Amino acid sequence: ESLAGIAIVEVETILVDVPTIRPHVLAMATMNSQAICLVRIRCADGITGIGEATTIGGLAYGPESPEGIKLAIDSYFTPILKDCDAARPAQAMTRLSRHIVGNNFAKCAIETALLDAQGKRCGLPVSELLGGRLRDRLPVLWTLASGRTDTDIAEAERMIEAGRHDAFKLKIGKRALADDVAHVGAIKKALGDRASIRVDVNMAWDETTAARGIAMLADVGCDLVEQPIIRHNRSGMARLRASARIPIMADEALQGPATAYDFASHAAADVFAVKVEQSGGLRAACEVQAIADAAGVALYGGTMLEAGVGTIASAHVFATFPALQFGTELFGPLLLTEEILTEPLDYSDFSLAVPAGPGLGIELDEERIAFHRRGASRATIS
Ligand code: MUC
Ligand code: MG
Repeated sequence: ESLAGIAIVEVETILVDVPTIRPHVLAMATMNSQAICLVRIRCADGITGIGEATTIGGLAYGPESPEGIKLAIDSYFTPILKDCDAARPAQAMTRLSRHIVGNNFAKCAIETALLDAQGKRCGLPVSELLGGRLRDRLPVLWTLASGRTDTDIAEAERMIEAGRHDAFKLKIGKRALADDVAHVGAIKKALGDRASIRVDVNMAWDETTAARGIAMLADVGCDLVEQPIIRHNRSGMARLRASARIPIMADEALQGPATAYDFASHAAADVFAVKVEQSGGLRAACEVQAIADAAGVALYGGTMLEAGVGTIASAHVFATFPALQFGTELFGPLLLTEEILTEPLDYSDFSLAVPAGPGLGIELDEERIAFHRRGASRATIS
């Protein structure tokens, strides 16, 4: 029986808002809830695939927002998908890329749903469709971003005690440099060798501040600095990396294989944070990994603080990576008050289990989706 000629009969997009367990303070936004664009692709063989796109702080992090992603899919992706073969996800993605520039997050949500459906159709997990998994569990760090040093230390102690996380990322760049370094130093001092401490500046520094800041952070025992300066300053990143005593990681700068190649060929980062959404999809993220490995750049599995669907899509991708030197940050579902999945994800032993079932291997909880689903909007202008 040939695996082709299966029509896509419906593409549904819905917006869901799930509160965070505490305010999440980043340089560019403070999050009290996460807005999620869920996608359901219904196929003529009765199979439905699910996908997800999220952003951080609406449009505060990058050029796409959950509302914009929904609009782009409804208006521009769906008409193209109506003529695509559900059983040929790569062909559908190639066709979308021919007609749609950018919109990496929306493309990722669609590819996730297509691969979930294809996996269910073939009885294989998405990681196997991507070439095969090399691991069943992924190390997961936690981000301390309450905005208070003592609260962060108490939170880290609880996480270590519970066996949930032993590596922490601190969000800095919002306060004066000396205050940020004091905050990082105090947390490292309290946790000592029991934890790895890294920071994410989210582009908040200029290059001179970054040069000073990175040296000060190395002195207080910080293990890594993520995206210290603006995304497009590749030569600045290369200069910082060349003089730093600790690894420098690129995040916002990486917008898929072409930027990954550019950064790798200019030695502009020691480590790549691979994000499936920023990369433009699951296969594109695997291409970023291949470029990093070929160039000798270390890898880290990044997150856009996706809920369960996007997090598990990322987990299937990262499970195929031969090396994952800095682990992952796939803790998105743990930052939300609920997972909106029928079965809880397995976070234990400082790691997340990659589901073993067909497709993504997870199911949405329809009742919780209905509860958190955004209503129709109406703006009165007077
Ligand atoms: C980012 O820039 O890495 C990942 C973890 C977190 O707390 O925020 C994100 C985004
Ligand atoms: Mg980052």
